[in-house]
Amino acid sequence: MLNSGQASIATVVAEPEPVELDWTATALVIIDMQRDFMEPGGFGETLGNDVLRLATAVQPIANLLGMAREMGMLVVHTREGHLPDLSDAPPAKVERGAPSLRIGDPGPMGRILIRGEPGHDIIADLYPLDSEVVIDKPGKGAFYATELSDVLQKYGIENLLVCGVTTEVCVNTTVREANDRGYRCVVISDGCASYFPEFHDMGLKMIKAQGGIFGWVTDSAAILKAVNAETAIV
Ligand code: TIU
Repeated sequence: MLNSGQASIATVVAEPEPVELDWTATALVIIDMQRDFMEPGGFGETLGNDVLRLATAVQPIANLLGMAREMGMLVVHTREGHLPDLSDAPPAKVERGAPSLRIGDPGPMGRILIRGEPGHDIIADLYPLDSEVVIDKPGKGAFYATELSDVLQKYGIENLLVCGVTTEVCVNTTVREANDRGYRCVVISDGCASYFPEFHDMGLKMIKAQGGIFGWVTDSAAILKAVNAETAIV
């Protein structure tokens, strides 16, 4: 179990280079693992996507979530969605493209991308505990118009283990926002997924290029290995 008064430092094998993390200053951030993106009948499918492509991310995230809960690491879940009156949904977002159903329209999992509807909820396999932080966000990035900065500051967080969906949209936007705010972002390659495999690959490459211009990329096994190695020493 982590003790917030005492650093717990480990080196994680990552690209473009290993990264040293103090687990007591690290949070697991799980982006938008919602039914609206993961299951048929939700927002992702209305945009014309094959939502089953995202399933690969679930088990790696579940493994990290189990680890974080065991260690007492801060866990932050995010959800993209809008208020029922759409007052936080810009027309530029709602009116865009030609989806089969628009944001706010009734669908098989309730109104598309609306807070409180079944489709907006996090999938059962990764369901938050009452003790975990859930950030509701109207945009793609988890910092825009949310309390995330305040929460991370309150817990003394400096490093983020970032996973979720989709790699090139909400994961990348959040990592870029976090990087500008001074956080070390370590993105979990197998804990992210995209409707477009090539965008997943490029989304990760963009993060780790140029000496880690936005952060580091590793996989869930490397995180678990670093945690276990460190626990063994202690
Ligand atoms: N469409 C798509 O790839 N993603 C989103 O709209 N939101 C998130 O990535 N969560």
